[in-house]
Amino acid sequence: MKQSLTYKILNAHKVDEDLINHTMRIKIDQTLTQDATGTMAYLEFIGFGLDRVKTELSVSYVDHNTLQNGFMNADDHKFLQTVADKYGIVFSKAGNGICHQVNLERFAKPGKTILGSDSHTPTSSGIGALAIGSGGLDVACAMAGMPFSIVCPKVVGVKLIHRLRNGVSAKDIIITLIGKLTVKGGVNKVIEYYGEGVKTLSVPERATICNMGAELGATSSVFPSDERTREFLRLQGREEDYIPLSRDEDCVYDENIVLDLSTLEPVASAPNSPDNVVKIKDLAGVKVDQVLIGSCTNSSYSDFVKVASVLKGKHVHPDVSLGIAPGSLQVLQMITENGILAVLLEAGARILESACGPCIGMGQSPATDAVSLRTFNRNFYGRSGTNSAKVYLVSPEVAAISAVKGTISSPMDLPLDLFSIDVVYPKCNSLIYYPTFTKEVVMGPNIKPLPKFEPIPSVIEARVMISLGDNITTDHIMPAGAKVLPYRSNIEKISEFVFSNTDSSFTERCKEFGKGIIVAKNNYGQGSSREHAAIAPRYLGIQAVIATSFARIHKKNLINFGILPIELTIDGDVLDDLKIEWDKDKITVINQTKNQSYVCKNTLTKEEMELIGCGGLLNTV
Ligand code: MIC
Ligand code: SF4
Repeated sequence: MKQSLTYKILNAHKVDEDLINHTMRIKIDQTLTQDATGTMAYLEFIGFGLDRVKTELSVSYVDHNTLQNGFMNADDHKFLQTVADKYGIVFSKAGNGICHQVNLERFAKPGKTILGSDSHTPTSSGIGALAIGSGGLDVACAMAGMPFSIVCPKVVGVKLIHRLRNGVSAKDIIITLIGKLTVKGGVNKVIEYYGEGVKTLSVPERATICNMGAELGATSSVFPSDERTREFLRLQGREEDYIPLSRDEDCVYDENIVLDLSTLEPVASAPNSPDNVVKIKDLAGVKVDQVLIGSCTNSSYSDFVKVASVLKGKHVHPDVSLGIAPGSLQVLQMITENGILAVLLEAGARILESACGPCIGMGQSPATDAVSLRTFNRNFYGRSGTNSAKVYLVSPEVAAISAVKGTISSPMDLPLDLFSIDVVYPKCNSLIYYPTFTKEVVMGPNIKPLPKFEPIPSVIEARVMISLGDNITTDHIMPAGAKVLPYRSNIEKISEFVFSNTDSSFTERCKEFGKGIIVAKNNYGQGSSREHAAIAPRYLGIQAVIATSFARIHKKNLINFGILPIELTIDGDVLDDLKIEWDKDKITVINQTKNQSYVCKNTLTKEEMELIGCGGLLNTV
């Protein structure tokens, strides 16, 4: 049978398949973690009692919590470095760049499976790998050599034809697609790109597209490995990692989309959701206060070539603050060596560290009511650190020309490739550490052991602690930003911030009642992979979440930490008394306050039921 590229890679890694529940377990070749999710993942891994990781390659990055305001983040970095050394993990120190950018440059290989404790791990799929984001505990298990279980994904074939016009970029391809499919359109699907338009896109451009596949809720995205891939690997000095990979001609996809690249135009994701897509020409004239260029979506060398082409000989508008964060040390070295950095600085740019920085609310919060144009991938409410700010997600070209004009502007008439891309790609190892197996793990006072959870009862009687609508993000549940992120290794402390931007009395209510239930609508838990959005509510006594539907990673995180996810639409207000009776076949929810009852099929697999029955995956392992 003709196979999609997705299933070629999946089948080559399949350990077993559950035909009844449509799930499969796959072998994971490589893992990645970052510091904001990594400390938990490594605490979990250490708990398994192994002496080293069992993967082909595991890399630990420090890129999120680099603002060292107090000892906590620096302690985490030290913990991560010593764990890496002891257990055989490659360590990428703060300053080396954003995990996904560095992973693409240095480590990802065509045909490999990569599991990362960050939702944008699929960035590495741009090289022809199958890279998947998940919670830290799943990554810990993969590092211990256990297979990773997924719902057998549906494959969406996206045929790319023709080529992009000047001023239209890879970012516009993916934002256009998100506009068509919405932020829940990709759940339990892999988005597979093919067609003659593929070869017009470089590996970093493909990576931009795969990166924002996360905003579709997709399990992953995938591009073939072709001559452009070989060229990228050659420039990176690792052509030996190249293997050609593509789908079988005429394979059948579950869904089909054709995108004529020559008809696309510059677009933006308007506040506050990536699927709120608007054409740049319809935003023309909107006054801009801040422009930020960077993040794992758009911080590669070619992105800065385009930005510098726009900014050369011009100056940033006096009312605009332009910040740039090169995605990696390599990109920073390249733009320094060939004069691009000088062009940017002369135009009035502020240079930021090669890290996630403002994308995760670590500095650069916009002014009250400000309009901020970012080349990033998420513009969820409050994520920038300023609740009233209006964040638009755009391409680097749109960002650059808008910074000059001071209003949202189109780059379609500009010359955009003034700098030769054929430069040397430095392979500087000054911030990469290979394990020496000589260090002992150092654990600062803010790093607290994981709390132990008892299994939830088979009849749950508790009150609704919060009642929510559609598309609640993990940024709503467990906000990030400079104030909260330092507590990622301290569940007791971080739990004080659960829903703090949405309902500041949530934690007090949970403490008062000791246990509770969350009620929501569609796509609950979209966005980040942070398992803290499950662990911290669990710590506060949440036993079940009842939602119309869930985002993939978050649903898995809930199960991993012993919270019952129930796929059901109910009418439940805060403090309504609920009674939930659940067994392997069905779940009955009785709203005792409103005198209503609901019954649904239990859609959890046998394996998931066992996990919940044990109080979570950690107890099971
Ligand atoms: C994000 O973009 O939201 C993050 C921060 O990278 C998260 C991980 C985290 O919360 O630590 C993600 O995407 O998974
Ligand atoms: Fe970092 Fe932002 Fe990418 Fe998340 S989305 S990994 S915070 S740059």
